[in-house]
Amino acid sequence: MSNNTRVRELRVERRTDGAYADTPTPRLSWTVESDVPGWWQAGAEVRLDGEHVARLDTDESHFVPWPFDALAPHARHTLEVRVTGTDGGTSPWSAPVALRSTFLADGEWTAPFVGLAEPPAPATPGLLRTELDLGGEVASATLYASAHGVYQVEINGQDVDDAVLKPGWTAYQHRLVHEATDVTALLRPGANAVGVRLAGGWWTESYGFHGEARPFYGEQPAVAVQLHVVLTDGTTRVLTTGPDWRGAVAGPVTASGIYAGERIDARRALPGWSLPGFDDSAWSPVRADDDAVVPEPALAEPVRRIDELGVQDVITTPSGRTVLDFGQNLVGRLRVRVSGEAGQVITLRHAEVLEHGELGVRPLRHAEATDRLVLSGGQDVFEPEFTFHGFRYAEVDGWPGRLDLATAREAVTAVVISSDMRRTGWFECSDERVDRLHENVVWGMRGNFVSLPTDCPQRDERLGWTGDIQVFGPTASYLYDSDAFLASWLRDVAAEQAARDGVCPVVVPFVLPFGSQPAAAWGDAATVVPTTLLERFADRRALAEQYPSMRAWADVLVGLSGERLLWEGMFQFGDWLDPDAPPDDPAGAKTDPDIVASAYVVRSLQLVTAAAREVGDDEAAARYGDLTERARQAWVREYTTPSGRVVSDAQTAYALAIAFDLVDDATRARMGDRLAWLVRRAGYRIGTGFVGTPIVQDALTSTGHADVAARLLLQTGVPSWLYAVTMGATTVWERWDSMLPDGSINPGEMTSFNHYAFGAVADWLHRTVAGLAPGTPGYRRLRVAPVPIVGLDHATTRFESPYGTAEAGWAARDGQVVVHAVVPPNTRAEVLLPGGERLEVGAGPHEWTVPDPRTRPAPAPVTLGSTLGEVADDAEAYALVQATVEELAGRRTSALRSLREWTDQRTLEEELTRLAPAARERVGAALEVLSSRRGSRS
Ligand code: RAM
Repeated sequence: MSNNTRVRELRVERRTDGAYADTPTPRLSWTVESDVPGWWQAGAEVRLDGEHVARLDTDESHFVPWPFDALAPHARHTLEVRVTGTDGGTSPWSAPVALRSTFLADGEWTAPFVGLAEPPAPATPGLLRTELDLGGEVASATLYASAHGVYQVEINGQDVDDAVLKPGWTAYQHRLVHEATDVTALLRPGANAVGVRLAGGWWTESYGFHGEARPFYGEQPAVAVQLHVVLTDGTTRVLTTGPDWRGAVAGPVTASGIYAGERIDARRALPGWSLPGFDDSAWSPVRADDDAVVPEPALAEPVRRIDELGVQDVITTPSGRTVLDFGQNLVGRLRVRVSGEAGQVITLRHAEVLEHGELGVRPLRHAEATDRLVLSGGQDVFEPEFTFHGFRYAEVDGWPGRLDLATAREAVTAVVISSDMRRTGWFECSDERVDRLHENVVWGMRGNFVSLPTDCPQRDERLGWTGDIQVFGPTASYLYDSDAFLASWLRDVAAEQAARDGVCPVVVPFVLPFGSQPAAAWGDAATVVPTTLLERFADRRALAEQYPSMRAWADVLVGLSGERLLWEGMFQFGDWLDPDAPPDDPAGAKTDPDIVASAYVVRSLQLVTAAAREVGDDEAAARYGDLTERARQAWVREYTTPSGRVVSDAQTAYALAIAFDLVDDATRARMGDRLAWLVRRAGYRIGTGFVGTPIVQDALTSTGHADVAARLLLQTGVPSWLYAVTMGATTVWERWDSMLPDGSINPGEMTSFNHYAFGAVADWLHRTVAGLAPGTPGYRRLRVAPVPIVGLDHATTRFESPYGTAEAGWAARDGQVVVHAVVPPNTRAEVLLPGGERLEVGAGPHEWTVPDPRTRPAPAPVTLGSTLGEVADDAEAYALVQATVEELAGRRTSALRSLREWTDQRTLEEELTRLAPAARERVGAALEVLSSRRGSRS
């Protein structure tokens, strides 16, 4: 027996916040810590309730099939595991894990949805309650509950858990989820009270744009509660919502909306309302709502408060208003401790940015994002409960007394909310601007993973746009363990598809008054996201469950693309928000939308072919495989020239051909060259939108243009990833220039400062720059292949993989690159070192030193006679020319714009003479200073 091998953690199914079995046969996963080099599992034993032992002759430790009889509903067990390595050593038993079934038996859910009997207005918040007498000691009790709306349950005066905005947002008309909370400790023999705080949330919200939003699900909230109690004498009691419940338009929350914000009147606090004996005789019997949908157990972690941030600054705006700055664009709400005169109203308005020194609320469109707090006269603590905002700044009006920084720090806290997934991925490098970009991606994910993957968290939208998560899924799956979260959302995708002949709509849940037509790169979420869960988590259960949905979408595509297998002429978002598209026409991209659509036809067919193989559907695999090849050939025939151009000569078009494997190797190489040429011609500025941005860096690096990718990454001019960072961004923006260089907000009516799509570049930072990628599903084999890029001295990433902690990275010193990696127990890694050496290693820490392959020729001096291409290649000279011309051109940015073709066919001198003759002398002089400075440096 070896004592240096131990089980670090034992997990049940997907959730990371506890051992919950949402199915009778949950998969088990464990991670092992060992200092035995190359540790590999020979077998494992799982022990149930300290007595039944299952011996597993397997080397798998992730998503291992349930080895016992199927679990019963309401089951509670303890589980332990111990492992034996191929070295012969056996670990001690793991710490026991308390597992609970969260599902009910067929037909067991009987609780009706109930709400306030006569609510005076749409979406009226309120309180509901009942009492229950228990004849004896409670052995165990579980609360199952769901809502049309958002709710919290109190038992005997205490919240049952710390989740917020329960039960989250699903495609309610098809699928509801219920919680299954252990409430044993809250109940007692004798009288008990159960109360519900209820509001409309997503259920009563109005959806739509341009002032035409309308309610979608229902007018009033309702809740369904089913409490199962087992007494120590073995008797069971089941309490459900029903006609004996009573409700009232009562409690401090007097109005609440996801977009509007909340009004809380502390004078209406009702002490004791959820304690037994409270006099509810003035309350009314509840209204019962029909719903044929039987809630299923929640698969994913609930939304919780995950962080708190203090006030950084108190700003007095030019118009004299008081604005709090939290220093970080975040999603959540404010907790306020205050005392003042009874009836005094404090108004909190939220926004992501300031414009001309005032709260920049225009981008919120119709979302009021305003909380109103009515003071009780005593000491109050407010925190809006059934709403959330995306904000960095909050304007405070009506504060009793002076709100200086010291007072604000004491009194106001920003509470960050998010689906409570486990953080798993980190990245760090020698350029702090890139680190900030990465941090912005993380914050963007937190804020947009509130129950479902949304486009943005602040304006009157916050919808599950399928295209956004389609491109961001891989990054999300690295930063956080988002397997449960995404697997849950995919069930809504399948449900929405089933309601519209297989079409995966542009938002899921679908709530818009328009837009249920298919759109490329958006609907493809149906095939791409399950593939991401397979690749990143080895979640074969999710893939098998989604397989019909994947096929349904592929079949829609085959139908739409007809005989020629090209999807053309229909509405598309295309390469949405291409930086060259005008602010009011985000679909006006350089890449023809039909090229994007037809490329995605191939992509989805490829993925459904692979999925068919994975689930063993050979007949379908053959059929989709054949369609894939025909669609690919059609794409090549229709959109490419024999010499390797694409008919839209744009970055996204080439990136698609390369990243989706649409062309043969020789063409691929030529397209890589053309892509690199286009990026250089653009002065190393990004030229892609939602479709091209997530793949352009991969397309460049995989065709031998890492140097070009490096320039694109480190570019700070607009448009670029780092432009926003240099403008002080703390989240990733929707548009490359959501904030214009002059500090004003982009005039487009769609301008968010918290959109994750362009943050998908982080996946490339992890996989390629630091060099840690899955070699096989779930990282059973790792691929360690760092690409040291010009401009960085080191980069490293750490990842909590399904098998434990992994690491990869490099540091350059004195002409050498030291590559390091940590390979988790029970995995192996294929390694590709800079310079080309390949090796394979087992578990443990590793380090290799190789010559630095980056060639850094001393830059030839850039002069007025240099070509624009040469100028662009020299980052310092390029920045200098830009800055000098910008200074001279002042507001005449149109002149600057034409200084955009950085090719070898134009000289700097010619171009400057044409644009701004005065600039020629200035630039020439500046360049001379640069070369003499360099001369003295060497
Ligand atoms: C915007 C959304 C989203 C995008 C759609 C097409 O409204 O914010 O990011 O997917 O447009």
